[in-house]
Amino acid sequence: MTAPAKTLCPYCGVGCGLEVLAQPQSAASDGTQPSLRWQTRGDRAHPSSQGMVCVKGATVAESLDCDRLRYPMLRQSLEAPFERVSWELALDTLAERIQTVINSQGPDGICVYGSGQFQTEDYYVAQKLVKGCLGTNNFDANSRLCMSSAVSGYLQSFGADGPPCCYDDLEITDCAFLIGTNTAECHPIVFNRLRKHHKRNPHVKLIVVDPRCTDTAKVADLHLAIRPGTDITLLNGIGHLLLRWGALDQRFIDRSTQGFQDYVEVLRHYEPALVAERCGIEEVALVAAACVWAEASAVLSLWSMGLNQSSEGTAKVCSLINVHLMTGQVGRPGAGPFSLTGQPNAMGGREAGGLAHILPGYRLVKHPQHRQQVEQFWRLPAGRISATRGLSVGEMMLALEQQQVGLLWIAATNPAVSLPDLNRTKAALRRSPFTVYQDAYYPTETAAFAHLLLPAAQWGEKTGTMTNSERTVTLCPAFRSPPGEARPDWEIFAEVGRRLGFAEQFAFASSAEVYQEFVQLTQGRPCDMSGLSHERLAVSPIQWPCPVQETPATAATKHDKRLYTDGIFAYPDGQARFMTYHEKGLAEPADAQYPFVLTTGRLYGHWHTQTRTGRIAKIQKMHPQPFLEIHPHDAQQLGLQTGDWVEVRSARGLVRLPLLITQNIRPGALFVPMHWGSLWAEDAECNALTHPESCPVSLQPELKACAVQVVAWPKPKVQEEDLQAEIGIITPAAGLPVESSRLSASPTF
Ligand SMILES: Nc1nc2c(c(=O)[nH]1)N[C@H]1C(S)=C(S)[C@@H](COP(=O)(O)OP(=O)(O)OC[C@H]3O[C@@H](n4cnc5c(=O)[nH]c(N)nc54)[C@H](O)[C@@H]3O)O[C@H]1N2
Ligand SMILES: Nc1nc2c(c(=O)[nH]1)N[C@H]1C(S)=C(S)[C@@H](COP(=O)(O)OP(=O)(O)OC[C@H]3O[C@@H](n4cnc5c(=O)[nH]c(N)nc54)[C@H](O)[C@@H]3O)O[C@H]1N2
Ligand code: SF4
Ligand SMILES: [Mo]
Repeated sequence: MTAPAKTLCPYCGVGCGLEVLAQPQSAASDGTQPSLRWQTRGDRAHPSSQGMVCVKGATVAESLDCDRLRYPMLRQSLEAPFERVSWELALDTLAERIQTVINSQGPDGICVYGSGQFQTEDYYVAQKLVKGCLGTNNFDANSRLCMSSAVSGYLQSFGADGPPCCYDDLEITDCAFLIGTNTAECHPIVFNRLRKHHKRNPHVKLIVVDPRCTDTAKVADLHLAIRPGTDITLLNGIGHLLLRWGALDQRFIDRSTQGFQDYVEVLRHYEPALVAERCGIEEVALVAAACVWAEASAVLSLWSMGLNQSSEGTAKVCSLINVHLMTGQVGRPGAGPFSLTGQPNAMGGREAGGLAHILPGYRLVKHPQHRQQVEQFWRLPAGRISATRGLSVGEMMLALEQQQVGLLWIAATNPAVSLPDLNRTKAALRRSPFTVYQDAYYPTETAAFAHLLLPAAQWGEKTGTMTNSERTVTLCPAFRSPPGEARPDWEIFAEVGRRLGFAEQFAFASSAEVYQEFVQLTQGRPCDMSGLSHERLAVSPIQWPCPVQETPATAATKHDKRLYTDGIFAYPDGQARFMTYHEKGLAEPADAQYPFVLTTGRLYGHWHTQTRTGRIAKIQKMHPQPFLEIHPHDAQQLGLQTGDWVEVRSARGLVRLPLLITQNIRPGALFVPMHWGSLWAEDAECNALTHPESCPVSLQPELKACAVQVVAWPKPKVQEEDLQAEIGIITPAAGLPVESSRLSASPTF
């Protein structure tokens, strides 16, 4: 056995260190692969995870050789079969198509949709190609569905993006305030660190705000099961009580913030009785939560999609940050607002400028100087980078409907499952004159909408970097060859760039060279990583900021693992802002016709659209099939029992699911996991129900709430095995979800 390769888990934004071991096998599985089996285990030397991993990290290697896309495939229309083509032909076809669209429609006819599962090098080369060389800002990523409200919240409150905290804070804090995050299932190793600290220290309080009693909420000292969408009211209600009690850090407010008087005006409206009533909680619970805030010397907030995925996502994030600002709970050990990043490299995407409104180095498209700096660095003519913000992914779908898109290029995401209002989304995807889909697996649901498939090398088959939620950058080296002719994403973007005449801009010989160039562009920026290189990261993961002046020796004595420790924020005047908002409420509240609010989210074992986890037997067994969570009271009113099948309908579509009757959800609210697209179950796509209404600032859609009705549905006697054989995929055995399967979904470490 050779020495283990050290890398990062390619799933969630906790960013656990993994060691990968090769185990020779006796026979090759399909004659084309080297006969090696890979096994992962936690890397004890990794600073973020200290040797721990969850079931996803522990099993990831099992999916490496299943159903991979190996060769470029082309077809003339969506009805025609795919035919294998050479890379030469595939890349020439793509470059010619791009040129034709630019000549006939201009560069804004091109839309590229990427992913927080890119490595930073992939992201960077894509930005250089799309925003620099082609001259359109139409590059968006699935982070739009995920972290964009956190990005805009940090930007509004602090003047720059970037989570200010670090994981050590999990073991220092007196109060962990978890709002809109099911940390136990979705960020298990962060939760594990926090939980150990909580267990060992009786004075440490854990508060969870979530309409569902999740595995996270079950171990909380206080669970506030608020009505979906009432976070701003709750947060302003806590602020109101803190103000009333004088539990403020007046010195911090005076020195480091602006806008406190406006905030005070807003808070006046949030009397406890009113807040409790609107949020659907007991007034004593609200007061208890505020008391913990008032008494704790360090409060650490963790949040995720329950805040971000909202039609007022930015307002929710700013309302949370306001409570930290009024109490001076930021820039200190154990304190601060800490967004838990969803994907493994959504952070790197932000650093590299991977959304339609940003540029590399935490720069903004709308900022003339930022555009100029990047153009000069890329040796492009002045004015090449468009001053217009690019289309968000939601806007790309609208542009497809209006036939304004000449070419759509999708990579490392599966929008035919993960975008809202899926029936309309699929219809829009069908209108694309030419869609390129660059993925590691085949089939996926989105492949059905593509003309050209490009096989991507994935985790372990390409070398690059990823940044986790605490700003720690880890090098992820290739430890095996890609299957067939699959290639790293950055290489594919660079090849297309060269074919379009930008030989000088894409003369990279390796991903280390790409990284070297990228980090220079961060110099002097809030996310300064100019001191990083693949060479340095090969020794150990490093947290940014890490300016070029910082040597390994100075880094070892660095104390500031946190941002804003000096109370100076990223606005030019150094002051943070109280950005004040009243709650507007859900974009689509329940009504007489659609009386339930449906929320959607994740289960411990599965990852998103199951491209990997659906192909891993242990995880399939853990979560055999989709279901609808409903409160016993609601089920009784409808005359339904656990295991009965129901049809859930919104104004846009329907799903058919078996019921899981549970006290873990509020009456009036329902929950469906997001993991089952059309390849994995019939009529179980939760996004058939969701709507695309988005936060006006972050453009992030409200995936956490839509109005639905529920009716009994007699399950027809379809032979499940026949269906499975037809789609050629191992799907879960028929069987009803029972409470025990939820219990077995609890993290084991
Ligand atoms: N196992 C697993 N882990 C994952 C992923 C995965 O697919 N599987 N994906 C990763 C990614 S990309 C992401 S973005 C994260 C997501 O991580 P989380 O955000 O923790 O996960 P979700 O299940 O989407 O939603 C979190 C919670 O928000 C609650 N919620 C719904 N509406 C509201 C509301 O109005 N207010 C409040 N306060 N809460 C609400 C839901 O009940 C749910 O429990 O997970 C990451 N980790
Ligand atoms: N209703 C509802 N919808 C949601 C959410 C929700 O909570 N509720 N959450 C939203 C959020 S937060 C997210 S992040 C999205 C996630 O949604 P998606 O991004 O659609 O989900 P994934 O299944 O992770 O898709 C990633 C794809 O990238 C491929 N891949 C993996 N590695 C590589 C690589 O290195 N290169 C290339 N080219 N391909 C690769 C995988 O095979 C897979 O097909 O879903 C969003 N949609
Ligand atoms: S917690 Fe996240 S990063 Fe860590 S092993 Fe699990 S999925 Fe991977
Ligand atoms: Mo996400």
